[in-house]
Amino acid sequence: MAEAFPNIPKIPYEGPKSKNPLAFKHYNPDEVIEGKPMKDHFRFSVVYWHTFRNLLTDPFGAGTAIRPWDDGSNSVQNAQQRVRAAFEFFEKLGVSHYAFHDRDVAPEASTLRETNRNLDEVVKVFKEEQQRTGIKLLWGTAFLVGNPRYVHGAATSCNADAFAFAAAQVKKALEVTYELGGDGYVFWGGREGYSTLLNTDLKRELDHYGRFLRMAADYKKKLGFKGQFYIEPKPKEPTKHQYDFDAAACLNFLRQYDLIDDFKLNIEANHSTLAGHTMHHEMEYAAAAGKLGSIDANIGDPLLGWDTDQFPTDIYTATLSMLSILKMGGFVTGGVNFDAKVRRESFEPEDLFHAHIAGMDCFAVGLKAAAAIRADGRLDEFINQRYGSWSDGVGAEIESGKADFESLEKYMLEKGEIDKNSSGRQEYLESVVNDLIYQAAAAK
Ligand code: XUL
Ligand code: CO
Repeated sequence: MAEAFPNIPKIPYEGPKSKNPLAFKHYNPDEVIEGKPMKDHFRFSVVYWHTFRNLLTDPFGAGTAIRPWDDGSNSVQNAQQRVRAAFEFFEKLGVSHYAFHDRDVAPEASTLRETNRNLDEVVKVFKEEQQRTGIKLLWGTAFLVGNPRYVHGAATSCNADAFAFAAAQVKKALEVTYELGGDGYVFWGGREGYSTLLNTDLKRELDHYGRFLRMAADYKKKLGFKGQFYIEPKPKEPTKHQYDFDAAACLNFLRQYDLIDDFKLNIEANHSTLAGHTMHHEMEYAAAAGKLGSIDANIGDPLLGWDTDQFPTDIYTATLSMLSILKMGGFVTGGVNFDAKVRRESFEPEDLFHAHIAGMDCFAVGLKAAAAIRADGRLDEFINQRYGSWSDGVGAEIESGKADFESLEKYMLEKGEIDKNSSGRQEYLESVVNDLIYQAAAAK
């Protein structure tokens, strides 16, 4: 096959002074930060669905994307050709990982049997390309959203047959992910939720979802697949209210259905803001439960209330995300996954490179800034001091479980009033973070 991106060379690192649009200014894969090369901190992943299947349609207009390697047909051969184009892109960009849904990579046929056969034919090419390049699958997943059979949901449908079909689909997607040596598998419940409670048995649907994930975890063991299972929280879109609303709702659900040991969370920046949180909040909330597994780095637009899936160019969010990742000791099976699409106006193949370069450079500055924040120590020191009252005296007694309401009443009756509160110094701390970001962005 002819090259898909003939005019684009392997993207080099040229440093912050470079004006070459097809070069990294900050992402220097082998540069060591906190004892580890940048590339291993990120385990960057490109998504198949947006980058190789999204023709940039919107609800008001046709797709605009120019994709010369794609003949526009729904054939298996075209799907296989796309895999070669995708791996050329991954290689030239220099990412270590990719992610896909079953239906992104191979055409759905009129029967499940035939659809599975199509998938197997395309997976053969994935296997070859993985072997040729050493590029790995970060996670696989099943698309339980687009087909009309899932109109009422998949695992939470009122139609038991939809549950059964989804089970068959996830079984196959797990097998394929296992075959390709995937590091993980994601469950994102796009239609696992409801549009109106007037027609919904919420408790029954939640029980069904719990049962579905239990079956998946059991089948994973049977298969011998050692990859990490993740739930990806999202509050809404396409469904008005999704059960996997945010990290807190997911953790509660996993505990309630006794699934907590089988899952971690894949936290997405755009989903976090849709839930009324920041990415930092969601990551810290998941990490506090030991459940921060992986991230989808795409961000939203503050003026638009939906999942715009934009490339992460917000250095502040990238810095705080990398701070959470460094704090938890780095990714194990997870990575920074670009679940992002270029704008409808950015329709040329080259835009796919610009978009990913922008995201990777942004995360590189974020990593440098996060490492600088940790080395600088002012933030940690401030937090330690702020909680100083818990290190001894009554604070230590409460934390160790020695105190109770009676002892605390006695303590306060004797003391009369609490020790003076001191300032939270938010603006000062924001200026410390900003200064370190400026320095990281300017550093060579
Ligand atoms: C949808 C979304 C999904 C998941 C994988 O908003 O983020 O693409 O990442 O199914
Ligand atoms: Co996502």
